[in-house]
Amino acid sequence: MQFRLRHCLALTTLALVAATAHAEQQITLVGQNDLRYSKSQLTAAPGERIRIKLINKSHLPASAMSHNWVLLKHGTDADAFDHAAQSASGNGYFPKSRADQAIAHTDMVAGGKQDTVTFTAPKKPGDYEYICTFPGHFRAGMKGTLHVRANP
Ligand SMILES: [Cu+2]
Repeated sequence: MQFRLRHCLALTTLALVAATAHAEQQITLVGQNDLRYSKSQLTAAPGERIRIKLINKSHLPASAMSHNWVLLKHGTDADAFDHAAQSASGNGYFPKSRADQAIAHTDMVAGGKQDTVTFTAPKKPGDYEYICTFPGHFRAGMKGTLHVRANP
């Protein structure tokens, strides 16, 4: 009897883990030499788990064509954030002093490499901007919007 109960609990746990994994939205973004993300519009439900995989398919050297993905909190001045990032080359162009203005971010990714970040979408519906903070990329248009919608 004891064994059966434990077995049953184990199965229930497995089912819950499977359900949780399924609830995660997986998104792949590609960056190349055109200073654009492969997707500039993303949609999520409030509080949804999201897994972003950023792949850099450039063949240029890391110092010439790296990319990251930084999702900014609502109301963040993207220009000011990007400006601060330019002084953070030692930290992959991610400004530690403004870390509280980012919801999530990947590492800076060199050509042929990738990085993944998992996070929870904001509970508050709205439009959240994401940018690449490698020098010059955001200003050239390497950005997009995550639309958080209650009924996507
Ligand atoms: Cu970039």
